[in-house]
Amino acid sequence: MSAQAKPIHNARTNDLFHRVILSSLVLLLSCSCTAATSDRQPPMISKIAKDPVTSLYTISIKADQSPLVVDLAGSLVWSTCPPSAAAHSTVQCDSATCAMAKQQCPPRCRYVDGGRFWENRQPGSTECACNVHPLNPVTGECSTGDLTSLAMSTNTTNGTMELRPEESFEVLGACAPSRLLTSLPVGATGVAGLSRGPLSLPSQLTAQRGFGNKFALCLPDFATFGDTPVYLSVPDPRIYIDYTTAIPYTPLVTNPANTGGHYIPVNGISVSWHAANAVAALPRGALDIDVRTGRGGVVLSTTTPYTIMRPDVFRAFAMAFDDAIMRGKIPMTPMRRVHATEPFELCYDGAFPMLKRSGYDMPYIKLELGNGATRNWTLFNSNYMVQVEGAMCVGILPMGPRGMPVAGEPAVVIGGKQLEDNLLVFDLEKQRLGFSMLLRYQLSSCRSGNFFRN
Ligand SMILES: *[C@@H]1O[C@H](CO)[C@@H](O)[C@H](O)[C@H]1NC(C)=O
Ligand SMILES: *[C@@H]1O[C@H](CO)[C@@H](O)[C@H](O)[C@H]1NC(C)=O
Ligand SMILES: CC(=O)N[C@H]1CO[C@H](CO)[C@@H](O)[C@@H]1O
Repeated sequence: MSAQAKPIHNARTNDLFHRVILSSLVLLLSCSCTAATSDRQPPMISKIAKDPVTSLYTISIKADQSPLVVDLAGSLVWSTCPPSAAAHSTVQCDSATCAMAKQQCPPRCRYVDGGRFWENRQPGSTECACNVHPLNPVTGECSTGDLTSLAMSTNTTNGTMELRPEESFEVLGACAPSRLLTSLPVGATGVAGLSRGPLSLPSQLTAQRGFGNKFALCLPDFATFGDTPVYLSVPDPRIYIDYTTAIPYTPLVTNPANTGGHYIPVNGISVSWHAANAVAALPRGALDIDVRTGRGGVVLSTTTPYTIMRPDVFRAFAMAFDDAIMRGKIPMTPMRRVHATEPFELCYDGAFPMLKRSGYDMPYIKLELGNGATRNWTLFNSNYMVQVEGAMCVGILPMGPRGMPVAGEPAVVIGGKQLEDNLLVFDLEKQRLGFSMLLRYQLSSCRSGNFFRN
């Protein structure tokens, strides 16, 4: 799937190359005639918060200041709005926009409104309003609602991550009944989808503002939209560096059955501690995407608090983790597996030595990346370990009967605990993801962003 033809320099490809350049020039010229896309508007920055009850992240980007849940795998923006069709704007059902929105229909979901949506419509009315299917990523429920225009507002930034005045804008989003808010944080009025789909929040902002197809998350504190540096402090808190240029990148992988998903090419998982290294004995091809069905693959989600693994993958990972603990522990020190505390499976008692700068001395979990990633993704201490009464538990769980936060049947969903305290740069122009790994370990943090000084 990833095998790309190497460029062959001969007259024919040169000729083709010229034609491609020419046609893209023509495209550029025709675009610049339609004023809106010609100027590059300043990038935007929004604050994120973590809800202590649900562990979900919310973003303050709506004009009315009510929070929306951040759903990295979500294809739409949706919010509760007045149910009467007269009280909100609608989109023509035969428009190209509507056709695009219809393609974002969740493949399977349980409808909460059972058709009640239609009660507000005049019987026999000829009105043609585009309706779509907003999805609650936590309960797996969806509803039917008009596509409408939602009023938003957020700060812009001038490239040094200083906050600039707020700007108001509108995005297309779905109206949802308040019943769809079940299990979301108190006060939240909907969901902001950040998928690679055309109607996600970043895709719409990119199209409106021409500021580059890029966004960044630094959970649980902020998000940026557009091509902007992200300055975070290095150990000396007076010195800031642009982390987007300092971090490793991995290509993003496209799942043909879930093109909106942010998948990364993980080939293997290993655990190391001191001199011990244990490779998870995964079944052959366990992490691959089946391009025919879309099953498998490793995908990112902000709506599962912990990484979840398909049971066969989890079993192999757990055995490797346990092996690394037993072989890697300092000789003669007590270290034993203890009864797990819900919802965890792998818990240990005993002395994990304290490290001077970043927490405990614990095994490193390495996600081995392929396809030309510049580094492997290593998880360490607070990016996976959770302290509970009397034990330390690994915040990585087998997939259970509860809903799947991402469409399809991925092999691994990397969740909030593993994404927090990391700068993640979604560079969709270059189809790649920048990942800083644990910022605390580098004596930096998402909170060190210089606009938090205000
Ligand atoms: C951005 O704004 C800050 C504060 O207003 C200013 O000090 C800085 O020079 C500006 N940077 C650029 C690149 O315009
Ligand atoms: C990732 O880890 C594997 C196995 O240890 C190694 O062969 C590979 O070179 C590493 N990749 C990078 C980019 O460091
Ligand atoms: C929505 C938002 O985050 N607005 C902020 C913009 O920046 C000013 C400070 O310059 C804050 O006070 C606002 O809260």
